Amino acid sequence: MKTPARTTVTAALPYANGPLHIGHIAGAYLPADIYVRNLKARGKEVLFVCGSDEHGAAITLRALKEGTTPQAIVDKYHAMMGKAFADFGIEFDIYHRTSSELHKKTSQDFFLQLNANGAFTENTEEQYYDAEAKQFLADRYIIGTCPNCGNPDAYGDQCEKCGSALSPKDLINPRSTLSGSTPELRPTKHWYLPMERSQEWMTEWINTGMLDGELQHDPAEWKPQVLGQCNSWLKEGLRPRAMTRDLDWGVPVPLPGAEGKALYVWLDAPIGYISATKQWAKDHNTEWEKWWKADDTRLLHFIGKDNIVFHCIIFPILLKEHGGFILPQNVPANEFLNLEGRKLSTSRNWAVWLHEYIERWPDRQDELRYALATIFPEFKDSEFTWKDFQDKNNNELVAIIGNFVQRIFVLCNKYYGGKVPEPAPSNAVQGEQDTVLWAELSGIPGKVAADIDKFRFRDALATAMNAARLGNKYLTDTEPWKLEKTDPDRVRTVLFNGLRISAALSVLLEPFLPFTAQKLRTMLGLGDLKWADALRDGLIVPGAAIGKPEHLFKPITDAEIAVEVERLKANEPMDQKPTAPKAEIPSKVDKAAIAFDDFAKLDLRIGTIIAAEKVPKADKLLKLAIEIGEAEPRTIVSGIAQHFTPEELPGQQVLLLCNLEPRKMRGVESQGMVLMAEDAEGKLRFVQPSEAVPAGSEVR
Ligand code: B3M
Ligand code: ZN
Repeated sequence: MKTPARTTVTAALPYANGPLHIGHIAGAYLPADIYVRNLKARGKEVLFVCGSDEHGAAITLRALKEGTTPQAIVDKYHAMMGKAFADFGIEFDIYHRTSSELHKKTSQDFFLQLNANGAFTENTEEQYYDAEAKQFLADRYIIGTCPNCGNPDAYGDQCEKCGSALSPKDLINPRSTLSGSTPELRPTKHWYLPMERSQEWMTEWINTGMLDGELQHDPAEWKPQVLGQCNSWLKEGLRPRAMTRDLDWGVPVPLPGAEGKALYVWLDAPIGYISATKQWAKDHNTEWEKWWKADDTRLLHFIGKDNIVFHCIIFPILLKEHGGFILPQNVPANEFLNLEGRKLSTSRNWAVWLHEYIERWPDRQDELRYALATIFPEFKDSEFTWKDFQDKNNNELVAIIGNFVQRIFVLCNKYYGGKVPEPAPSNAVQGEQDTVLWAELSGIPGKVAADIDKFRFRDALATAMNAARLGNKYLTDTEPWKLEKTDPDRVRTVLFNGLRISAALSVLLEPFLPFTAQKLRTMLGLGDLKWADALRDGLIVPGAAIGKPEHLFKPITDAEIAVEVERLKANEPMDQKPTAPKAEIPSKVDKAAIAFDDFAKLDLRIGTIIAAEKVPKADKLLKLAIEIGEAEPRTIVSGIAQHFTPEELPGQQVLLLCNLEPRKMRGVESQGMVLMAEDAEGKLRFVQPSEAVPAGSEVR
């Protein structure tokens, strides 16, 4: 493996269809920012690119909803997100946008090169079409039941619930998100990426790190959940995926005969990282290629878990098929952040919006950065609560860092008129306590950096905080405020050391708390510092002026927190409030009304499960035999394998839709659908009669 000469860091391009919330921040942007700040402090060459993802159904559907144009939507949210990032101290080298001309050209050229390389197959295929809306339905234009987990609102490209990537034809009960109607199939031509051709090298690259006979990355450094998702995809077998869409919003397909077709948003979006780099290079009069093509460049994608396959499998295939590009060396995806016991949800307004936080808590960016960094969902989902935010602020930021710095500055101002004292022995090590202090401190910068390198930001932050803890302990052990009369030499040494620890904190905490680090440096009279300065001799100079004691952090009161909790709860749907304040919000009843005749078409019955078994090679599916009083029990394939073991099912009565068109799943024909209720934790529960009824009883 080459020693990297530079690092290209990308953070997922957020869709410009809504504001950013803390889930986005904890998922990708804050970890990436911490990572980049640390590398930069260590003097490494690094480029941090991001921008708005302005194409795709996420945008057009939002425009429909807000009754405006896609352009107006992306303009509004691009500006809003760019400002929120900047206000929050997420310091991209460039925040670009995929609606730019440069991006259009870059992605069209990329497409044409792929086409010239024979990377596509052209196929005319039947696709779902909404005759009412006069539009083909792909991606988010179509929803239906996920064949893997039974989520009734899975999108045509992805189930957000179980994370699996889907095609519209995988959906059970597909319906148009435009009109709600059941779509029909019509032929249309598209350019497909035959990913199955890459099955072999991809499997090897992901699992061994070998690429074209060279070790490109160490898979042991990849997060287990990232490898897991990739491998479950690979196990299913890579399949052709359409890279074009019938859409007028997007980058037009630059080929004759492709009028009205646009590049698939997941083709154009990751190329957005490249066009952002180009724009940055243009702005800085420098070259862009080395950031994407030099084999001593380390490419890293920071993303949330729902973007894993796109960054680990599809984009690398595209880069390799195009040729000339390096592949990512790691994709440190985070899991999801929950909020007060529930999934964050944009549509349900169950979120802490970044721009609103910044408005309501001006100059308190670091408080949120800190609280989030201590709970990053690095390996599993985690949860933000306002109470925890308050606790972290009061018990850690105020009590540990703030308290330490405050005491040092108060004493230095009191005893030395705001000047750095001269330590007794010039090296500031006077005895046992000092020796121990320096021995413990000396390991910290290296350990923080090593943890950041491994994307273990929570550990890194805890270690950096230990420097402040050591400082507090040092003060408690030495009690300089008691010694000024009897041992002023000792007091000068202790406070000199205290100032050195404060300076070290301004370095060690900078990636996490950049605003505080800056304040601290100003108080210490220091300018820009590098990582290597953390414990450097001579940084703090006796006789130099320091600032007045300032509170770096303020305690947060219960009343302030109550306001936030109230605001959030105000968004809670009425039907959830009295009984289950922490329960998952059910989907809103927002489907169009249907005529009684339509309802009467449903044949709903209570059946009794008589046998259940796993469907081979499908970890979410069970094959059920359900008795409904017909000659043969019905065979039903149901996405419930993660909720029930086959053993616990026989004997259970279930609600069954019997006249659903039969459908093949994993080679098994399903003759109906089991209907279940979902509880607060997302667990499935049977819908059963209050007392057992004969199998086949009608439900009306
Ligand atoms: N816009 C999905 C998302 O915001 C998508 C990421 C693109 S990264 C190239 O979650
Ligand atoms: Zn699913």
